[in-house]
Amino acid sequence: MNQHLVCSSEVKTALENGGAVVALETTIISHGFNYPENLECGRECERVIREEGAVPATIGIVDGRIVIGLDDDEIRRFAGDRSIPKCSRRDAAAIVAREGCGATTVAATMLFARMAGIRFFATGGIGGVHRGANQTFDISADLEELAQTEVAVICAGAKSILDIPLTLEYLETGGVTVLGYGTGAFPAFYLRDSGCAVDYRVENAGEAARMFKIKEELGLKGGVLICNPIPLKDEMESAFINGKIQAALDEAQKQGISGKAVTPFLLAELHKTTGGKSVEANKALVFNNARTAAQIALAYRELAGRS
Ligand code: PSU
Ligand code: MN
Repeated sequence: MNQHLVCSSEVKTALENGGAVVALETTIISHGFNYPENLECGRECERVIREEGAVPATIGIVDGRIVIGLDDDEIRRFAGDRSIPKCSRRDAAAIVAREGCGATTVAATMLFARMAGIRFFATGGIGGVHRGANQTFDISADLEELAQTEVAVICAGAKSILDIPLTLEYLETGGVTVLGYGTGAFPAFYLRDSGCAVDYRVENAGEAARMFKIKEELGLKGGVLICNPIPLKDEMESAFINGKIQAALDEAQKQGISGKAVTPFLLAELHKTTGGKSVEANKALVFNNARTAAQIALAYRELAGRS
């Protein structure tokens, strides 16, 4: 294990026994929801993963240590402190060097999960190519990470705050396999269908696990994106949410929001303008992803012949 990584004993034991472990990120806790919803959400993801029989590993940088499997006190610290910076790949060494804390994004969580030997990671939505990226060059490092780090990310697609067709083009360039979990459509976070198609459709956890295992056997670098649509009962109304997304984008432009502040700003704006409806949808899809990720991790363990 890398000298800067610290694994909880639960995660360490599970990994040593070839157990099913699911990574979780901390940007979603510090910047994706408000307190105390963020705390409840972080805890509920862990509970759902355990309920399925897998082991959760929430990842974050705590006082310069990269922790794989935060304890409840540490999760509370991330939930209660919005000043903990977002940590993507480029921030990792700087935050460790100054012994700071970092809330890991999809990119950094993938990176650290891989270092620890964790193959599966559940989140809400990935970062992607922002609308207007031809001017701003705002393309999430999550996409580059997917192209180079061998972790399967279970998500609900990407929000239409992003340019979804360009995000899919970028994933193709990076050689990232995009799977639809029980769907042929790439999901748009609050909506089950973005109007874009996925490359391949899998019907269950066993099929998803098998695809990931074969990718490993082929020695292909990079991740796999497993797109799990929001449950039907939790899906938002498309005209409603798309209107709010456009208004949030306009507001961000008016206020000159840029760089790493863009995604948290848009999320907070939507939470406000939808009267909390987007928060409910967001929670539902994250829990759904945590459950599916646990099932895929367990299916992988079975395929790998360990029990
Ligand atoms: N998308 C969401 N919710 C989130 C994020 C993305 O729907 O909370 C977070 C994730 O941590 C993701 C990060 O990795 O935002 C992307 O940030 P950026 O666009 O600055 O790369
Ligand atoms: Mn960005």
